[in-house]
Amino acid sequence: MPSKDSQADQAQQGDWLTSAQGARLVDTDHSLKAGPRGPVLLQDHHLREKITHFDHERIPERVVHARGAAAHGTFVSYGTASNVTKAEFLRKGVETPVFTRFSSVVGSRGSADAVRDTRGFSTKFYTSDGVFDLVGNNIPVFFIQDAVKFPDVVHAAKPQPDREIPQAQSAHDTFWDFVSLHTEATHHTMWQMSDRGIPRSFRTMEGFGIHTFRVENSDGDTSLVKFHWKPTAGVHSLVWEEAQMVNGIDPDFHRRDLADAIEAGAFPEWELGIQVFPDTPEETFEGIDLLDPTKLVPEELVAVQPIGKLTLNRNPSNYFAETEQVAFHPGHLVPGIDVTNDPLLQGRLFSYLDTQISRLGGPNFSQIPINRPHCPVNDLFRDGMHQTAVHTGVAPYKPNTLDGGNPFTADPDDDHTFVEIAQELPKSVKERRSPVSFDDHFTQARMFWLSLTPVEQSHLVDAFTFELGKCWDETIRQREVDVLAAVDAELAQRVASGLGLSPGRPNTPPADDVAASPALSQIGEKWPVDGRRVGIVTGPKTDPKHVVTARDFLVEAGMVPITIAPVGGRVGDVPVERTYLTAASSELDALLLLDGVDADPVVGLLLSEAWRHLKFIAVAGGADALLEEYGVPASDPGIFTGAQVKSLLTKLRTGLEEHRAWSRADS
Ligand code: HDE
Repeated sequence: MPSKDSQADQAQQGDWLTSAQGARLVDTDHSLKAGPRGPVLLQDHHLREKITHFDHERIPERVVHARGAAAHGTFVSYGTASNVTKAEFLRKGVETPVFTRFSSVVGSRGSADAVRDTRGFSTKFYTSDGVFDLVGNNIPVFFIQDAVKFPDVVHAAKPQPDREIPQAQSAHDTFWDFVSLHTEATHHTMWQMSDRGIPRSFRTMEGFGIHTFRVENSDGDTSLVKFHWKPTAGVHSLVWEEAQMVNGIDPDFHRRDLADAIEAGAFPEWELGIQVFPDTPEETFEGIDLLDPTKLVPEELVAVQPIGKLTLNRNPSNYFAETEQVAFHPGHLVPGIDVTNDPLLQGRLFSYLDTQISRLGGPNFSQIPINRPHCPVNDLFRDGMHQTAVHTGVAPYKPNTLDGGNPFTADPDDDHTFVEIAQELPKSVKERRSPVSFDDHFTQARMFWLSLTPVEQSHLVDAFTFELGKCWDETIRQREVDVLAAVDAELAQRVASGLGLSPGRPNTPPADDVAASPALSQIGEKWPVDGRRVGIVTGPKTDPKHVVTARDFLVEAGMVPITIAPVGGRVGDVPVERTYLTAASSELDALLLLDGVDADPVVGLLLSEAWRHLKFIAVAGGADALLEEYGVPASDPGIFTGAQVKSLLTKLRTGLEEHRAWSRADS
């Protein structure tokens, strides 16, 4: 992260327009020509310099996770992890600057935000002992168990190679061809087809390090841990129809939400937590292989212990310099945290360094301001493309006497020195094979299914039915239904009936002794309502006093009122934020319809969409007739009618603690 006042980091200085060499320019609107009608002269250095730079403005986008948004922030440690790790930034009260980037996986850099996909959740901690990157996802398990399969899964998920469609979607033949043949993907696929695949915002996503890491405390004791991010705003997703609408109405939905929240001072927060397991030679816990990244450990078995809080409080000043050029790497570790032999993680340790070299144009990407460690670096690396450091000394090698022996190697017993944790290896042979414990591909997929509430299960069934419905090859559809039959007979039957297929016959019948893990459901808890957006729909005859009452109530409750009126301007003193032309239900969490609203197709659309998407709707005196007119049953759960604006809003606020009127789905 650049220091605010460092001259070297400021690309734009001074008041004059200059050439790249600093010469002041008088004109940048006309090429140098032989007379006003040309021709243009080859001598025009400014023209060539300006256009040459422009021609090279783009860099290769990330192979995966190309579409993303990021923010700066701080991480404050509670100190509760110090019993298991000596990591300095996890000592009590230590505050560490961070940069967090969220991303979708499959789409290209310009793709829409609200697609069905896994989301990346990467945090760079600029600790005093070096950079620590936690490069995780919003889903706790992965598609594959071995890094060597990554090109296969990505090739299958990316747009098909002949026409390069569809963009940013898994709903196509190659994806389902691969995952139906490659059953270790089943658990991850279940998560991606669940509501987790379409988050409401980055602010309401959980994050997971997925792999198991090995940590070491100051006494040299080691433990195995899994990292979790828990959003304080609660976990929340879109519903599918809403997601599809959002992609048309506002393709930058997630990016905008993150930046707007930070700009408004509603800083997104997550607690970092760890599950801690004993570091046994088997590296398993209660029969779960901790090196298998397609498995999770239920929180009911091992609770997530909070160890610190992340607050994102500053938007990047420049997207390219920061968000695009940030380079994460799971091998950026600090003393006290080390990797395990998870074969997926081991492959990542190679990949992330390699990819930056072609993406960022050479080996010096850690000198880019956003990637620079916030502690002294003396690595003896020299030269190379885009070298920006002016190294001094004559002896960039070790050992040396000419530079007085500098730099010196650190004391291995010092807690601030990075030493790989010594690990005894079992007697083994060199072979291309996975452990037998990696063979079970269905038990945890079944646990996930059994852990969802009925409405979440219905969403998952609909998602599978939608995605497979977009596959042209019937053998692929049938094969995936057969895979689902190994997870759960009812699931397979429901998806099959939507596709007009027969419920599959599983090779492996679903296990009957699988316990649910309620923590995997996103429904059932109550969350703060801060930042929830309530549309105040007004009409030509609305009493402005009611608008003021509603706005003040919502602001007081920490929510965001959005005043909607037939045309722009003001209702009384309150500025209109959306007209009937620009209003969209997808950017609202709830609707308040005030008195004096006339029947109008836009009002009808807002009401019917909010109703279908299980949003809370409050209708103040006089406007009730509109519910009937637009087919919204006034007796449905989460629909409130009455004369008093304040009491309606009180009900709305209580409802919003659960995010959506879930019981409407069953009514
Ligand atoms: Fe990545 N992944 N990945 N990945 N990944 C990249 O690195 C890769 C995997 C994840 O915001 C790339 O800098 C391989 C698991 C995130 O900049 C690349 C394998 C998880 C991001 C790469 C995996 C992730 C990436 C592309 C199989 C969750 C975005 C650009 C062994 C724990 C980081 C880049 C950002 C990015 C390779 C598997 C998460 C190509 C080979 C598992 C969040 O290096």
